[in-house]
Amino acid sequence: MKRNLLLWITMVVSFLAWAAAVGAQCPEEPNDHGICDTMYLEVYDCDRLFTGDSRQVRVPVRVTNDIPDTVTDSIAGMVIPLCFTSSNPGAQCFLDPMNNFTGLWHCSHEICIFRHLPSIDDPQERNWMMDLWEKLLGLEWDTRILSLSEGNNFWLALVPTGTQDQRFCGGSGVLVATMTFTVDDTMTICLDSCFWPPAGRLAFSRSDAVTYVPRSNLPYCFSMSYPDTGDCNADCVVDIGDLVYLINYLFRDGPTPNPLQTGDVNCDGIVDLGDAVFLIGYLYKGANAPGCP
Ligand SMILES: [Ca+2]
Ligand SMILES: [Ca+2]
Ligand SMILES: [Ca+2]
Repeated sequence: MKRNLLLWITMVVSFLAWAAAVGAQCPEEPNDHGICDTMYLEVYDCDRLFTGDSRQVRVPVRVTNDIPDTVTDSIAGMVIPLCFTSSNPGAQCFLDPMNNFTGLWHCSHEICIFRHLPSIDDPQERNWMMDLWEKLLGLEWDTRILSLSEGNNFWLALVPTGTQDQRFCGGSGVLVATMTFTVDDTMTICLDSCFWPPAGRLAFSRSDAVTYVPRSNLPYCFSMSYPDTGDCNADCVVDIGDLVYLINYLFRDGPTPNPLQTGDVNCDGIVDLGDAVFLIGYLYKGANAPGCP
């Protein structure tokens, strides 16, 4: 009898251990069931090219969430506190309220953090918050708190408090928000998670009110730099489009390469026909690639 009981207990304990291992695939966060939920930042390569006197660079905030249990594992709230540093403190780099509205009625413009985001890969990447708004069903997470008032700190809190608000059921790399920095020189910008008063931290909340810390790709750094020599139209590739752009500039009053030095393909200090010839040599005759030492 005793032996049977011992066997039974052993089997139950083994089963519980197996169930726990299956349910928790995110070892550092037991409250995050299934695979590790993730928040990550990502700047498109071409978006970080500095091509003007003053410009905006967009930093999409993405969330990956799985839902092994649709009741407990849908996300009922997100708190995203970030701070940033710049390698060029003498130059402007900030998140201005004018380009980071949370009001969804502004989101058809480039000034909203919840907007569809045109990119090279996808002419109009869908924003999850904006999609909810466009359904006109009130499913837009009524509580949206954005603070930009703490200098180099930024925090965003999202909670579905409206009667029709639905939970974030997730997907892979879903676009949730887009921070827009105003930058006026080349520099490296680094973002990291940080505390905000009184004691907030990067956290997601499950539908059963249990909070957990998602994985993230923080700290995340990117460089604002000039386009490569030869990339006259600043689209991140050197191809026939640049040759056309350069010829238009030289002979048809087309727009100036921005910055001008991207048009100095042969690196002799001036932008002229010699650069178009150099570009033709590279594109069609296997000659050297543009690139000044
Ligand atoms: Ca998960
Ligand atoms: Ca180009
Ligand atoms: Ca030249």
